[in-house]
Amino acid sequence: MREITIGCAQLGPIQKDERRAVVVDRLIALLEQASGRGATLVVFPELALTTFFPRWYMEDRAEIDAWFERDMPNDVTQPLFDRARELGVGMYLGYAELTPDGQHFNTSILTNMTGEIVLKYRKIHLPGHSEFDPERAFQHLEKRYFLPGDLGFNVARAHGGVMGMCICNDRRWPETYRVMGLQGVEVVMLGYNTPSVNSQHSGEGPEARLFHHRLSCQAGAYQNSTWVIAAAKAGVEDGNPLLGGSLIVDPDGNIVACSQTEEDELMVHTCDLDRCTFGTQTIFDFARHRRIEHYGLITSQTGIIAPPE
Ligand code: CDT
Repeated sequence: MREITIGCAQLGPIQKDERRAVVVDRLIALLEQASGRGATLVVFPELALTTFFPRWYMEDRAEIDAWFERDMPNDVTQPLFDRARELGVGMYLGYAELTPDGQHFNTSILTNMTGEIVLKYRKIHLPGHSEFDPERAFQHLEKRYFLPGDLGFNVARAHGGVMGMCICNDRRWPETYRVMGLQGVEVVMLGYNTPSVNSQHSGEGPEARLFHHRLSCQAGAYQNSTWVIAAAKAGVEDGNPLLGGSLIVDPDGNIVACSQTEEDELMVHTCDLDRCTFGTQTIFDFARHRRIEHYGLITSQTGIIAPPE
């Protein structure tokens, strides 16, 4: 058995005027709880330091850039990194990244137990739109504020296993998991901010949203024989409801832990990474069964081209 005890740290809402330092205190409290329960790795949500700001339409460059981090760690997040190192706990942390050459990404990092960053991911599937949409009940302006990630779906050997990351909407795309699956991923970590009602189709409510979230994470885990740890930012942020439903999924696709609230809440589970090998060596022995000669459309085409009527 290769066991790693992982904390899935859901955050309740972060209001627009909540200072990052206050949020960092909440993250440290969750980290300490996780350590107290034996975790050596904690997964925090997407954009874990601020409200989900892409719901707000902004034009002013300085106003936009104020939501981004120019360094990681920086003055505000250093106490979190220090505490993590003292406790010997690694973390997945999502934040908005502004690079020295002025590029904006929706980013996550993975640290090891001594607080060093061992992997960085920049969100690839950016949902939403880039201009103000008067038809929507809530704006979702990720395409306005972020560039598509340029680092690919890389994995790293850390925490005794093969670790991979993605962010929110990425979890709905099978390609996300498969590219990491082909690198032998054993733990896929992800954070999310999912509005609990669809702003365009009033028919889809929280139950459907929760179903699709679970379906995506469970299918990704099962089809690639990997653990999936998904941490929500949940609850009502300035009147905008976000889905909870944080969960830990085992490599058979079973949910082994899930959140009960829409507040700051921690789930802890001891994950045996050796459980990934049954799937990757039997049912999904990729090397023996995959037929890549038939998969070309996946990388040569984005949209649907149906046969002529
Ligand atoms: N943050 C994020 O990626 N949220 C999306 C909502 C898309 S609705 C425009 C998600 O897939 O959960």
